[in-house]
Amino acid sequence: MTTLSDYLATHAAPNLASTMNTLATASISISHLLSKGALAGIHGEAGGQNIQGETQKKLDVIANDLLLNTLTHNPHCAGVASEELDEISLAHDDGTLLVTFDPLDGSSNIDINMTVGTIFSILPYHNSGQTACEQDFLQKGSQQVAAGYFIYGTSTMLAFTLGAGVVMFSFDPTTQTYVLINDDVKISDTTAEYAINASNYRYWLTPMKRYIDELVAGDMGIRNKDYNMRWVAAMIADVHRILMRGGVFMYPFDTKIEGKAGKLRLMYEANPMSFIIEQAGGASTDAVGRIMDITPTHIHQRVPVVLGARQEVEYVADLHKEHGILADGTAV
Ligand code: AFP
Repeated sequence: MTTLSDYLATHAAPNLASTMNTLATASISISHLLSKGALAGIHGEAGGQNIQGETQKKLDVIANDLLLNTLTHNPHCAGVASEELDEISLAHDDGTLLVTFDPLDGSSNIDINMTVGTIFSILPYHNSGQTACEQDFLQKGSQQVAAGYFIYGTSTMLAFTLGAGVVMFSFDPTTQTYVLINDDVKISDTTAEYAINASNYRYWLTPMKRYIDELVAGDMGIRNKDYNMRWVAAMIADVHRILMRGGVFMYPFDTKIEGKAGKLRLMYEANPMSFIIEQAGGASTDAVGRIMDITPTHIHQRVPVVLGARQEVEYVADLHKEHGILADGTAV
């Protein structure tokens, strides 16, 4: 039986191992609160909005504070950026790592007792000895040294990559430790399952409509094969399903809200999930280029996302190319 601490001691540098263990400690507190549910007084709204203009749930705020407090006490952490905070939070000038996180992904699921999770990304800090600033966080996803998620479902699990494949751990409530259950998670290049919020169909670009039309047509269309659709409204759960049994996940460019290039956040959701999916053998794109090659312009940037089974992801990108679509949704 390999525990998370054992694994990190042999697979990660001490600063990274320490930061990952700190994240795990915070996740265990969040998992405990979630398992108590309404009895812990965590349901309902917090009474505020985050920088994205989204109504914050009580647990969004609680999870954010737990992660922030534990991470800012870790001497290796130079700074933290959270989906729930307008600005970065400073930690230790001598730290060597920066952490970004979505403390509670899928927050609309909290009050209905469905799956939620915590997504994290760890970046190198290149100016150790100086006080970190937002610019230090604006690194491409390809610079991540680690990324992962804690999923609070029927059981609590952890999946992450340190850049050499994907590993998965399951939380053992008896010993209060994460235990390794899969040391080489891989996903298939092909699939018969997709995840998308199809109620946005009318706001999509032509190539995305064409792609979904093909899948919906199933064995009566050019694909000659039936597809199944699943949507949990928590990226973490949809990506976890893809890691477990394959699939393709999409939150594409849409024209629903002017000026918003898709719904998902590059640094808190898209980059960490792209790193995991690529390391498991899949692919990830904004439908035009590789997500992890995007240089962020600000920490709360949004991006269209298509990730999972390599063949499907490449096919979607090819359709966009055929239609001459650019990353900002305009035509060539
Ligand atoms: P919240 O964590 O703010 O609820 O958002 C979750 C999410 O960003 C992502 O995890 C889901 O895939 C997506 O939103 C769900 O969006 P819809 O509301 O369109 O279903």
